[in-house]
Formats: sequence, C-alpha cells, structure tokens
Amino acid sequence: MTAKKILLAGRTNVGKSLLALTLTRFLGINTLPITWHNYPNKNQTYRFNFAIAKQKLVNAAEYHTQGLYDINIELSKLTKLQLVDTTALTDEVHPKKQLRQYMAMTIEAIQDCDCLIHIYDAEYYTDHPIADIDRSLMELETKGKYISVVNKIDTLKANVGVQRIQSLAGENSFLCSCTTGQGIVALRQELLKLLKV
Ligand SMILES: Nc1nc2c(ncn2[C@@H]2O[C@H](COP(=O)(O)OP(=O)(O)OP(=O)(O)O)[C@@H](O)[C@H]2O)c(=O)[nH]1
Ligand SMILES: [Mg+2]
Repeated sequence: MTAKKILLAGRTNVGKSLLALTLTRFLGINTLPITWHNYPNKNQTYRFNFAIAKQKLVNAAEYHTQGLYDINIELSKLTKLQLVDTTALTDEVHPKKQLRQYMAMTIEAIQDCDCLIHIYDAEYYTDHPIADIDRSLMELETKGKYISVVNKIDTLKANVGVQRIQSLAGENSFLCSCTTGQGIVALRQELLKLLKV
C-alpha cells in the first residue's frame, strides 16, 4: 500500500526538521528510517534514534536541511506515512544555485503531497512582517489538505508573533512547541483525521 505523504514546508529555521522528528516520536516511532531524495545519499536509508537524528538534522544555522528526505513510518501493515522534510523557501532569489535547486524540489513536492504542514515561527514574527512565501503557502489552504502550525510558542517573545500570524491566517493554526511538546498531540490528532488513518 502506498504511504500517505505529509510535507513540512516553511521559511528557514522555523523548526520543520524538529517538528518532523517530534511528530514521528509522538506517533510512537523511536527508530527513524530516513531516506534521502538527492545526492550524495540518494535513495539510501539510514536508521537513527531520536537523539542522533536531532543532532544530525536540526540546527540553528539557516538552510541546514539541503534537499529532501522522508521519514518512513509504518503505523500498521496497512497504514504507512511518509513525512517529507524539505529545504526552506524564501521570498528572495537565493544567491546559491544549489539551494535554489533544492527549493525547486520543495515546490515540486508540494504539488504531490497528501497533506501540507505549513510552519510559522512565532518568535521570528514578533519583529518581522509576514513574508510573501508564508502568504503564498497559506493560500494553498483551499486544497483542503493543509494544516498550519505556529511553532516556538515556548519562547519569551512568542505572544506578539502568534497574534500577528493569527491576524493573517485566522485562529485555526495549531500552536506548538517542539521543545516542550505542547500542542503536538492535538496536531497528531488533526493529521490522522485529515488523512483518514
Ligand atoms: N525554543 C524553540 N526552539 C525550537 C523549536 N523548534 C525548533 N527550535 C530550534 O530552532 C532551530 C531550527 O530548527 P530546525 O528544525 O533545524 O529548523 P528548520 O526549519 O528545519 O531549519 P532549516 O532546515 O535550516 O530551514 C533549532 O535550533 C531548533 O532547536 C521550538 O518549538 N522552540
Ligand atoms: Mg531543516
């Protein structure tokens, strides 16, 4: 049976990779089989525990995730999920050609997913106007396979950012913290409901 594809997208450093790992853990999976879409690791699958995966895949540096990879989750013999972590998107034309190619992979993968999780950073949006790329991702909501997540609500400055995002995106976003786990159970429930699994 084909796996349902869940794609995580958003600006850089919003917590896409940590959310992918955290959701996997909240789905009861402790060893994460990760398959890369691009070279040098194309089609190779690695198995990491949560701590090692976090060490390798999560980082405060911008554009840490380069290319796409899947976390392959088998909930049962009949229920498979593929969480796809992506290269961040941005309003600007990025000066690095390789990153532009990876961003194109993200955009192409959005066309082909069963659910898009669009992640905002509440801390960042305390001091910055909403980026065009977030407005564009938000408009994809019309396809009905969309979940919006406001991440980093544990941070000191998050409140202002949450309000700013909600005034644009409405109040249907899931307020989450990948650091504390707040909001992740509700997000998991919505995801499984949307995918009908
Ligand atoms: N305080 C706080 N920090 C978080 C949270 N989620 C992620 N972070 C931190 O934010 C930084 C970026 O996290 P990533 O998961 O690598 O973000 P990303 O969106 O995948 O970033 P790129 O791949 O570089 O685009 C890391 O230092 C994480 O530890 C959160 O809920 N709260
Ligand atoms: Mg990442």
